Amino acid sequence: MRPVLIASCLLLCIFFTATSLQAGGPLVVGGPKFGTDAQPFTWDPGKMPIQYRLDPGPMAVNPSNATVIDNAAGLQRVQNMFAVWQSVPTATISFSNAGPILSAGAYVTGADVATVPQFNDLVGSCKSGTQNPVMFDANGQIMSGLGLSASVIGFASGCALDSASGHLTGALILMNGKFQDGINTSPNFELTANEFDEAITHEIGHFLGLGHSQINVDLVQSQSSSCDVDKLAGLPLMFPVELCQARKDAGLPVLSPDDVSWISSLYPNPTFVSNYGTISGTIYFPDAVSQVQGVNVIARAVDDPRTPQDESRRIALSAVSGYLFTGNPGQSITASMPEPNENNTNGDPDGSRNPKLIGYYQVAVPPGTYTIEVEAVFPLFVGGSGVGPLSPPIAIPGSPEFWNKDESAFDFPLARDTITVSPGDKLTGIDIILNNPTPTFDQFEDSGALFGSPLNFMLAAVAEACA
Ligand SMILES: [Ca+2]
Ligand SMILES: [Ca+2]
Ligand SMILES: [Ca+2]
Ligand SMILES: [Ca+2]
Ligand SMILES: [Zn+2]
Repeated sequence: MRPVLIASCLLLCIFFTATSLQAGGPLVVGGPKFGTDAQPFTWDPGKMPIQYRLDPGPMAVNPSNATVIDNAAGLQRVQNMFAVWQSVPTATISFSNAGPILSAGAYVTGADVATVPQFNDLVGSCKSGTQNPVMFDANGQIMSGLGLSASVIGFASGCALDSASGHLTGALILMNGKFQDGINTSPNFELTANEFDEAITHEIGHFLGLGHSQINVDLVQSQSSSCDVDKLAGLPLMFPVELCQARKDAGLPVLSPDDVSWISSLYPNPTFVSNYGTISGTIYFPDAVSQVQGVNVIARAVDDPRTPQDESRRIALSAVSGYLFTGNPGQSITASMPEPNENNTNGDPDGSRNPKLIGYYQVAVPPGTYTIEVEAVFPLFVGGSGVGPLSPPIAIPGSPEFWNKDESAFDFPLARDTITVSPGDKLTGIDIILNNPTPTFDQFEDSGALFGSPLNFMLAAVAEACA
């Protein structure tokens, strides 16, 4: 039996106080007084390697407290998980094991991290920037003590950031060894080693400042543990929930093209620009003026008919519109309440207030030929499983559609043109105007709402012809 949920980012909401989460690319984006406006928070590339410290206890024990995965094997696996991100050739990231976790409060160095008080004191030392603890909750007692669901495989949490420089400065990881204890009787779930390691590698993506991505979302409905390999290849490791067989077991690299692109965008090394081009644009409401924040934009490679693989499912890269803009701009009308918690005049500190970015997206893609499409973020992706700046996500104000050269609010959703990208290209203005029976962004707006769309006239004409 395998659970679906990775409740990965939930503690970020606690530790990065007054900071909501951005995702669909970066996890935290700078605002006017927070880091650098419209720039994702990352670890300082000038201060690599990122030093982590490891729990000296076992990775997994069974209910009779017998060790199932010892510390040495756990250390090896953790190093391999960090190496997945470190080995992205177009990114500058490195990690080093600085040794065992240092003492903090109830926790004494050398001991197995196994209790909530120890965990809480280590969170404190992470928040103060002393260390980045990587902890094995060998029997799941810390997870359950924190009140987390038995379906949480592990989580990463940011603990500290430098709001002047825009850098992440502290993070931690906790892994639930109960998924590796050899017992598979609900509510004690079990994963294969590859599935477990991929879930924790996802958490390391958050540790590095990555949010969630949505591609091949139809796999959510299939609920299969043996997914179509083309779709699995394009499914981001940073998808909000863990689905399908382990990527490794399907012969796939642990990172999808979307993961590799985003980590390289956040931590580019000099080879990034010669291996990628960018596609950018703005998503508009049917009025073609107002920008739409919070819809998912996907660039898909055009299938190569000479190969048996479906490249359109495999090579796909995404961004959420308005991902650099705040999800909560605040407002001054009803915000100044007597209750301090109700005062939301200025909104969240994170995310830009540049109005040009409300509906803006940008994706970095390997050289090739692509279509661009827009869709809603899956409605159940909220909170710690959120994708993009809005939680809950909005329904798409229109229908899902492809970009075509003559974008309008009245084009056919499946009409599409292709875009060919060479290394270093920066293709801009790939804008999509959503289609909607009501041509303005708000049904209560007056201008234009009385005019039917050409499509409606056409349908009316067809209906008359058939009558
Ligand atoms: Ca432990
Ligand atoms: Ca188990
Ligand atoms: Ca093909
Ligand atoms: Ca359109
Ligand atoms: Zn996650």
